[in-house]
Amino acid sequence: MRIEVVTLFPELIHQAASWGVLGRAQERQLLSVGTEDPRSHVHDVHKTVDDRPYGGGPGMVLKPEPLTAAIAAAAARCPAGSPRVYLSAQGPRFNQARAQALSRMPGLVLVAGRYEGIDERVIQTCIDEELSVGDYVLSGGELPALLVIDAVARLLEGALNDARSSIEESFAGGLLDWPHYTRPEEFAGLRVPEVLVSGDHARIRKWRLKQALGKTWRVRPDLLLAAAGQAGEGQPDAADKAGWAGLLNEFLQDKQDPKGSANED
Ligand code: 4FN
Repeated sequence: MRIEVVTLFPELIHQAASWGVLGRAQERQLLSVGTEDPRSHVHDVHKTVDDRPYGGGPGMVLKPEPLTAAIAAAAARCPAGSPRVYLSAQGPRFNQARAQALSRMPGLVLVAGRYEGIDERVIQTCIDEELSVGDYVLSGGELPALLVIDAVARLLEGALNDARSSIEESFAGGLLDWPHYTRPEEFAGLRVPEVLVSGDHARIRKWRLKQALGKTWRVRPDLLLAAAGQAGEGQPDAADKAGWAGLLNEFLQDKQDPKGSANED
């Protein structure tokens, strides 16, 4: 997959994308991350990419001409049908479902803003969709772009060494992850839950689902409600969900009853 990022800080993108799963995906030629700097599309001596906002007020706005030229150059290196995405606080929230949809695209053009943002007419004429990574003030769209690249690249066939990651498996069901443990069996006075060393795979599976359900219920009830209402590929079916209510009850009982927490199956 070809991903092009339009950014005033191309080194930031290349650096961050050179490590770990992203770096390996590029070595394996499953992914290619390129950049286009709007500054290389201005020809005045000062290389001006920003200007004052119409209507007044503080801050600067990215000028439309160099930005549209950069988006066109980036799009020209991507296969036809690659969406042009503007990372923006005004977009719908990026999530795993969007990551999955984007990972099936032939390529992606990601546009990262700076200053107060970009000229609205660039969004109207050159952008197919806006996406936000969350509700906080940022100084640029580069970290959001990297976040999208990371989430999308892991979904590319062959990008992960293990065929499937437990995280994506668990999250495909709309749930948070269960707790993980590795050696030693006792650390800081805390023992690994007995069920995980029992070798009983059915019990382990049940325990993990119960923990994932309980954690999701406690900290992200919105995810649980969404999962309950959704159906489709990778989503839990009605029979799964019927079992969820019972497991969730068990989880809450385990936590209520201090003796019950010893009964971790
Ligand atoms: N941010 C808000 C409202 C209005 C503006 C901002 C903001 C970086 C270029 C955009 C922010 C958040 C999530 C890109 C924030 C994102 C950005 C994102 C982003 C500089 C203009 C700006 C949400 C707090 C109400 C600055 C909130 N996902 N403007 O941060 O690019 O992708």
